[in-house]
Amino acid sequence: MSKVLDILTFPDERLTQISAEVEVFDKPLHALLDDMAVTMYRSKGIGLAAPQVGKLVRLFVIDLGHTEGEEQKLYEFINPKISHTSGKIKYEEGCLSVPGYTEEVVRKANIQVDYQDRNGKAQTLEAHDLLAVAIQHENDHLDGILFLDRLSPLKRKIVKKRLAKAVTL
Ligand code: QAP
Ligand code: CO
Repeated sequence: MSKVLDILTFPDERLTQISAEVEVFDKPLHALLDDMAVTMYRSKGIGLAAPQVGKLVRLFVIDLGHTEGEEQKLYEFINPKISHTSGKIKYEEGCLSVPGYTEEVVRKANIQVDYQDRNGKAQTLEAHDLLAVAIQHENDHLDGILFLDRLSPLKRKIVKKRLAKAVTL
């Protein structure tokens, strides 16, 4: 049966690590994907990457269903590679690993992502707007990058200091 996993929060150092490619597409991989979807839905998130639950492998799940005007559809991306980007979009982002904080981030508005599905089959998806933002946000987690790292240097410094302090209060 699927289970809800614990979500790591900033400043956990596992969120800064580079994750490893998935090479085996077996039952344990499917169980992890299922557990991550359940964990994302439980916390009312719209995206969750494996390093956020302490698994340093290159995969994430997305379902925009909790966002106004977006359809419910579960996406699974394994070993994603973003290419052919264009345009810019500014979106107010949050993150399950940075609870209670949101800020505007500028990203590409249109992307192509090549990835593998849970059976290891190669897939390509063209994504726009919120889905493109979500894929870029989750893909960053696989390289140890948080949306806080996409803020201006001054804002990033102030916010990281405040968030790290709030943990130790
Ligand atoms: C990443 O973010 C994302 O602070 C997913 O108290 C962000 O699911 C993709 C959440 C923006 C696209 C656009 C955050 C829930 C969830 C919180 C999330 C909170 C409760 C964030
Ligand atoms: Co996140």
